[in-house]
Amino acid sequence: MRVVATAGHVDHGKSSLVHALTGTNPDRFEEERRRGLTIDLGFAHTTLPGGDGISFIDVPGHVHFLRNMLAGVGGVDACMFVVAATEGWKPQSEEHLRILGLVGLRHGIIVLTKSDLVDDEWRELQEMDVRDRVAGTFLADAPIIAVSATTGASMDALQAALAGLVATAPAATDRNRPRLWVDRVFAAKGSGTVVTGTLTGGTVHTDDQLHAGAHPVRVRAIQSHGERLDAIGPGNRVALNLVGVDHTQLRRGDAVILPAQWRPTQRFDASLTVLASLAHVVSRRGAYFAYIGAGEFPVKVRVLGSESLRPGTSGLVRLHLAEPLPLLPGDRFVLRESGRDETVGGGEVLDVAPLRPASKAQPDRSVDRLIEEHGWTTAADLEALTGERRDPVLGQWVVSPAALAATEQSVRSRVVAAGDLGLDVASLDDRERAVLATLEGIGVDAGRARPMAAEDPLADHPFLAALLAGGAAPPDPVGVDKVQLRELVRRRLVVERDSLYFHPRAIDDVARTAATLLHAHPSGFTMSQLREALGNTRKHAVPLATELDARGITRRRDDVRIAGPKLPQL
Ligand SMILES: Nc1nc2c(ncn2[C@@H]2O[C@H](COP(=O)(O)OP(=O)(O)OP(=O)(O)O)[C@@H](O)[C@H]2O)c(=O)[nH]1
Ligand SMILES: [Mg+2]
Repeated sequence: MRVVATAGHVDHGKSSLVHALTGTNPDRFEEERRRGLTIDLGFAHTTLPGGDGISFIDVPGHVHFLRNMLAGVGGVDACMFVVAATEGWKPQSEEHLRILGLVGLRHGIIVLTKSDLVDDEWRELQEMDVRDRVAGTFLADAPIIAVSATTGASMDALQAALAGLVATAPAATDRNRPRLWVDRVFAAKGSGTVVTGTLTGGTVHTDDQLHAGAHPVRVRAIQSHGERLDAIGPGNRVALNLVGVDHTQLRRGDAVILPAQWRPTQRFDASLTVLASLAHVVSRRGAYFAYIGAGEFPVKVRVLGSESLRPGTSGLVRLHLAEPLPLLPGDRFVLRESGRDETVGGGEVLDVAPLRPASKAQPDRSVDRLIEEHGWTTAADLEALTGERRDPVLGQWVVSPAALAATEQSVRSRVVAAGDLGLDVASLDDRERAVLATLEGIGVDAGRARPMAAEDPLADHPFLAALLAGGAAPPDPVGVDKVQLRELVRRRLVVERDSLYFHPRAIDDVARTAATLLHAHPSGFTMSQLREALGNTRKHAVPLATELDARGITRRRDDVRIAGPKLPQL
């Protein structure tokens, strides 16, 4: 089923045409029928002679109700653009055409109505004028069908043109990600809250747990064109009977979504094309409304990269919303200034979670740019933010090469810094732990990560074995290459203290010796007691005690060493 919106100037015969095609008067309200004027959206559907189903959203043409028109054209595939042959092109013919272009419509047909009221010559004149007016727009090559809703003349040609439209306009895409912008809310007798809208992006099933606006809801029943269904796909007019929310809590413009798939945002970056007909620039001054989906939302506008945008130009903007909306790159919006009550332009959502400050932002729809800016995202977040699925690089993460390299480097240096004691893996966050598992030359044992000695070419250095054998009284580095010695110290394979060199494990042993001594002498041990326990001389005992102090294992108080915060447990 295709959804087609009408468009065109007030009183040009849009509703009459829908009525003639479907048998349903789309003007629902008594006031509309009394005044012969569409105020709010109307809905009707029919099956074309060839068998194609078609739904119409009939919009008002009067400029006072433009916001309702905007609500109607948010989710449609195509339009039936109506111009009365009697009056020809009028201001809202122009404005509606611009708006349809801004919301990204690509398909439509043009209907010249009321042709029973004009002669052939006049009709041909109007046809030529309309053809001129749509030149350079998405309707440039659209068929123009002259009809009369009153006499029924050429209605068969119109049906054929609509069948052609259904055949050429691409079917609504199914991204497995349903979203329904609510265009009507009401309480149905006995069944509670009902919302209607044009479903896009995916399928909704009964019993789905969804969000309507900010409210968790369950789908009790689905209807499309009066028919009850268990599920319905994108591109259809849909009525959902919802449990969990009162109809007074919802309004036009709310979205119905699967919450896990979206990251509602109050701030997004977008392109903006300013209408050439605008008489002034667009800047942050002014009160704006953005029309997105079926809704009207107050926004603050910040032009990116300059102060303002001139009429007829395109640029980048950051929009701030008063409430979060589930948006996706590629969503279209129309911008109007509320003070002057004029359509300013429109554009496309580019980034729903901009990270960079407005002064530095350069948004586009590139997923790679987003990965670059975020550094780390989960595949699920990335899909929610862009609609695109990327394979995770690591665990659940999608990571930019730069962010990955930076984390690799920082984890590696933390492990190396922790030395023989090892780095407590619990001190790493999820991302760092995922990176740790991929690092070559680092092993994890009993929850601690250490450089794997065998992987280090210097780990076999003979001086290390000599230091280890020497324990608390190691040999001096006689004959050891100076550069290599410095490298051994830099890699923490050797501990340097007061120009003496120790094996890291010797320091650990001395720490345990200190703990034993303090167990026996809780008020502190002297240097000679330490020397005695270690079986070495002042030459080594003094720098070892200094090293223990530096590590917080002991503390010096007058002539004795007392326990420090890092003293090992016995
Ligand atoms: N003679 C003639 N009158 C028509 C035709 N189509 C519509 N009308 C008349 O034109 C008037 C306006 O028609 P509508 O269908 O209400 O126009 P509309 O475009 O829906 O108007 P809005 O929704 O208010 O913008 C009505 O009085 C219709 O009877 C037609 O083909 N021939
Ligand atoms: Mg109407």
